[in-house]
Amino acid sequence: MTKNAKLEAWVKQVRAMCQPDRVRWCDGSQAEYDEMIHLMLRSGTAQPLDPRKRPNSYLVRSDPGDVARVEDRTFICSEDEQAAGPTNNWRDPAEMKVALTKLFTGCMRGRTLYVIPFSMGPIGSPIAYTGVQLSDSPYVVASMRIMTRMGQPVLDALGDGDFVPCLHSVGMPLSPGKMDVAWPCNADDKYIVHFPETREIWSFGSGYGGNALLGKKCLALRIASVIARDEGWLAEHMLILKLTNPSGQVHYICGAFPSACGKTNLAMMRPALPGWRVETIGDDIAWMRFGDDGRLYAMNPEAGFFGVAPGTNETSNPNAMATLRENVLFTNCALTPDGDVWWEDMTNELPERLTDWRGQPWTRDLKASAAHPNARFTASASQCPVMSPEWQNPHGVPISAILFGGRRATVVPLVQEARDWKHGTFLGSIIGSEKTAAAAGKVGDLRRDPMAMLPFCGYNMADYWSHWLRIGRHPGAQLPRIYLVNWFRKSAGGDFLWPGFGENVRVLKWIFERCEGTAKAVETPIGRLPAEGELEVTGLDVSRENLAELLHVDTEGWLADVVAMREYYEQFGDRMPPELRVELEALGQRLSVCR
Ligand code: GTP
Ligand code: SPV
Ligand code: MN
Repeated sequence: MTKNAKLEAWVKQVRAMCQPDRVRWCDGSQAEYDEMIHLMLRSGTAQPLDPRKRPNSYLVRSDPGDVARVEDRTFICSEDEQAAGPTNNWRDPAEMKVALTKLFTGCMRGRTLYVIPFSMGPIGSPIAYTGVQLSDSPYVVASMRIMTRMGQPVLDALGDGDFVPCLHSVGMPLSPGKMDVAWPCNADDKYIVHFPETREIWSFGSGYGGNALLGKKCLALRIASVIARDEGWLAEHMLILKLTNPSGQVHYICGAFPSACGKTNLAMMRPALPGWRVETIGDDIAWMRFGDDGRLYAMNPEAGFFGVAPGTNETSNPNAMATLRENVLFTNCALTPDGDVWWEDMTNELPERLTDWRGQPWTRDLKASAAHPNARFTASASQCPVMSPEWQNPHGVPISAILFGGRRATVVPLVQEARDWKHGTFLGSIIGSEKTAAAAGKVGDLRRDPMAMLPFCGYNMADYWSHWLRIGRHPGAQLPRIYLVNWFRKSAGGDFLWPGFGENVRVLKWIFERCEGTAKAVETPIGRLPAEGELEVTGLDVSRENLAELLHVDTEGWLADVVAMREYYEQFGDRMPPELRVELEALGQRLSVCR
């Protein structure tokens, strides 16, 4: 319970508006989690997996219309439209409140309103933020208990302090006596709305992932990015890993990759090079602040993984597989006849028969995938065998290098180093990626996704770049080095040129040794590439030609990118930081000389 006056008043007000049958304050206990599971089993939302195969684990099937983040229904409602910028959907906050109030009125009839206090970051940490989510979904309660530090201890630490109010409803009231559906949601109206000035979140109509677990993208990225701008820190869509070399030296690395582009895999990697060790600090979000020593310290505000299931297997990510042995919520995976989950590429051999993610019989000869491409697992970070003990450090870990990446079948080489922070900010601003299933829309199209923050930046992207440049001017800053990486180059035949996964440590090794000052680089028009022989290739199964292709500067391809970027920058008008335009034109000039 709480004596927080703002919280009590808000719950009262929401109760009057949403008209739930009852209100339940969540304490975060195991008993409460079990009760949520029980409710989901009873309503058909979840089904148990065979406890001999996957103890204490459940499969949830969402509505087929509610399977990913809905970016076209995501809004940044700042007072001034320009503050949201051209890459965000904007609505006037007052008008949006009116529209939402209409939708939320009576929307929880027949349901329970759960009060879910949560902390992003270790409870009581000076750099953590408290949120309180009000939701009518038991799936959200159970998921928030895994993904965040949740429950009574958060209220105890909060006292009468401030919190971010996060209102959520699946948007499907139940009339008296009416049976519920397995996955309630609202097919017609979905709204994922942020009010950056008042630091509020309203989410209506979806129960899935980032649409509904409001601590994650909504608070820890969209709202936090605005707070970070105002307070001089960074809230980023980045993994955090600890890399130890064979002699025991350590560097911490952050990496921004768009959704479904490899953060979880890199953060949990089992390195292919003997003696090297990767430990996980975080797999999706990093909050970075300057320490007294001028270094940037990164903290993972989450407490669990909401990870992409397809592609995860004993070879690609054995540590994820170990994390998933028990106590897991699986969503939109396929079901095996013996009561376990399955997804594409989980096993070498295709199962003969399955129940697919929609609950339909599936056989091998069918072309359709059995799991949804955005099928996910929800598991506690504490279950990951390579979790670094420092993941709970309330101050974070000092970052030596930042990676930017994405899926680029062409043009972008395996790795390149930025000359300095400004050049690195420029490289981050131009990253693009072929679209994945993590968001609704057509998969495969190339889109610009600056710093992997396109769907997550709570304000004008050009102002965000200015903020990055400002961070670079912090007095006494000992800034991380910045790299562009690309694991996804393809041959003309469509095969990946680079084996990826555990082999990515070869790239991390070069970066580590750059940080130590022991590895050599060559200057090229696009940045610094590994000098001849500097990328460790012992034991690597990649042909000389493919390796050359991976480290080749594609002058024409880059020049085409320069033209595309010039156009992309155009939309930001005079909010565009001039430094980035200067970088872009300088790149164009250097490339033209090589033509
Ligand atoms: P979000 O949770 O959406 O933010 O995604 P993420 O960035 O954590 O991506 P994740 O690590 O879950 O990877 C998504 C997909 O990319 C999975 O199917 C992986 O198997 C695949 N993938 C990850 N790393 C590599 C790699 O190095 N090479 C190749 N070819 N595929 C990879
Ligand atoms: C992403 O899409 O980047 C995710 C999954 O991490 S979600 O939580 O649904 O946003
Ligand atoms: Mn993500």
